[in-house]
Amino acid sequence: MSDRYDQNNIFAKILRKEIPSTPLYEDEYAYAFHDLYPQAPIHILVIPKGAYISMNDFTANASMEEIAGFFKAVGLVARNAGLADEGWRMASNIGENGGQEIPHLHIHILGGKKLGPLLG
Ligand code: DGP
Repeated sequence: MSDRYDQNNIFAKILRKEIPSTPLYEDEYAYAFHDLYPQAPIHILVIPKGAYISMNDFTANASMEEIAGFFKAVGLVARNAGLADEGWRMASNIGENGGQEIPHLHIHILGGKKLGPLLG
C-alpha cells in the first residue's frame, strides 16, 4: 500500500460497507459491484481488497498472488455476467491524465452492446 492511499475514498468505504453497493462477486482478492453511473447496459466495477491507488501502485506493490487473484476475479465476473461469448471491454483510468476519479484501483467491465471505438 502506498502512504498516499486515502482510506476515506468512496471505494474504501464501499469495501468497509460504510456505503451501500450491490455485491456481484467477492473473494479474498476482489469485490465486484455495479457502477452507479453505467456507461453501457452492463457496467461492473471490480476492485482489489487491498488498498491500492491504481495500476501504478498495484503492479509495483501487490504480491503475485494478489495480482493473479484479482485478474482471475475480473475474468470470472465478466463470464458470470454472460459476456464471454459476445465480447466486452475492460478499462482502468489511472491518475489525472487517465481521468481517474476515485483513487482506489478499479477495473471497469463494459458490455451488453456493441461498444464504440475505444479512442473515438
Ligand atoms: P473512474 O473515473 O475510472 O475513477 O470511475 C469511477 C466510477 O465510479 C464511475 O464510473 C462512477 C462510479 N462511482 C462513483 N461513485 C460511486 C458510488 O458511490 N457507487 C458506485 N457503485 N459507483 C460509483
